[in-house]
Amino acid sequence: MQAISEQEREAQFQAKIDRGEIIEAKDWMPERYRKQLIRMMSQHAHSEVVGMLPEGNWITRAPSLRRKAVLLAKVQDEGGHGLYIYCGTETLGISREQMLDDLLSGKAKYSSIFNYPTLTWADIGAIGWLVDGAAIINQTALAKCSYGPYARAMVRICKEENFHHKQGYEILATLMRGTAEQKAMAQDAMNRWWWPSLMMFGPSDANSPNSDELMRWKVKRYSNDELRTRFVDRTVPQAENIGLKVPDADLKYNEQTRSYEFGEINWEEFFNVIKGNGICNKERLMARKKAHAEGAWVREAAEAYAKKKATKNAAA
Ligand code: BYC
Repeated sequence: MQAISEQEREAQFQAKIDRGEIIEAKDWMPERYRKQLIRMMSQHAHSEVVGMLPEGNWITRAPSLRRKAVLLAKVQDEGGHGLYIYCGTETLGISREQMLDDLLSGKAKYSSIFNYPTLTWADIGAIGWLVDGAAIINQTALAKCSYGPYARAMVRICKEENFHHKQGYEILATLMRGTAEQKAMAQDAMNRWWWPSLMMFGPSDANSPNSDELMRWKVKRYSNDELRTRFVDRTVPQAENIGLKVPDADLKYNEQTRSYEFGEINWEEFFNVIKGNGICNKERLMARKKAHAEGAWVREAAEAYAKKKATKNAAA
């Protein structure tokens, strides 16, 4: 039988994607598809883990035992999400160690949103409602992506993110029923988190170098701008419902498109943050490096245990 060329293989792969078939870890895939998925999935996993830091900052200061228990569970969920996605990424042939090295050396990115500080308790509400809300919009689309292990991880993660979203909204709704100071605190959090949440969806379509390829491979099912608009459409009525003002003087509803038009995003700020110059970039990486160094003994103990077990099994 005649061997098929690389080009024919790629055409067959594309045809498979076009038919809506799912790619599994053992299936042939173009090297570039593998690389793009590793980039995107590892960035996603890192975001979940780094995302534990701004919220973790408030566990000891949560205003009640109930709020503390809920926040603890949420932060723990985010760690779990990181683990599912790291496992999913490992199916593409990269080791966990390599991914972590890339995060700690600054080579791999994580979501821009986690480079902003959590200054008040209302920020915890804003993260749950806005940040998890944005993540749900993005991840519901990724749950239909062409790579099976990623899509399946997203299904479970989205279920958990829905709880996170509701708890964040409930925090803000409670503050908005409170004193003038509590209302002001909620509005201040809204003012600081709104625009960075819109930036989570990535650069505008015209400036998104990876989108065309990822959409052709059905890794991304919608463009950055499409998902961003979907988020605005869903979130503005929720803000109005509890009396929060969206900090955008240009926001207006277009009756014809049945969608919101919104003001210009500060792209300079976005690119500055992803280059490593945001308010908390250095602090976040330092915290991850410290946690990694302090966890060395756990990794060593786990490895020693696994080796001992393997030797015992081999001898049996
Ligand atoms: N932040 O060509 P583009 C969570 C980079 S965590 C940083 O549009 P792509 C949660 C991009 O990587 C949820 N960098 O890229 C956890 C690229 O640079 P490189 C996190 C960004 O991949 C704890 C360059 O800009 N979710 O929910 O087509 C507590 C050009 O962009 C960002 C995910 O990670 C950004 N925001 O599209 C609470 C979702 N945006 O890599 C909540 C998975 C862009 O070429 N990822 N860049 O050097 C995605 O869906 C896509 O990768 C993106 C970007 C939409 C983010």
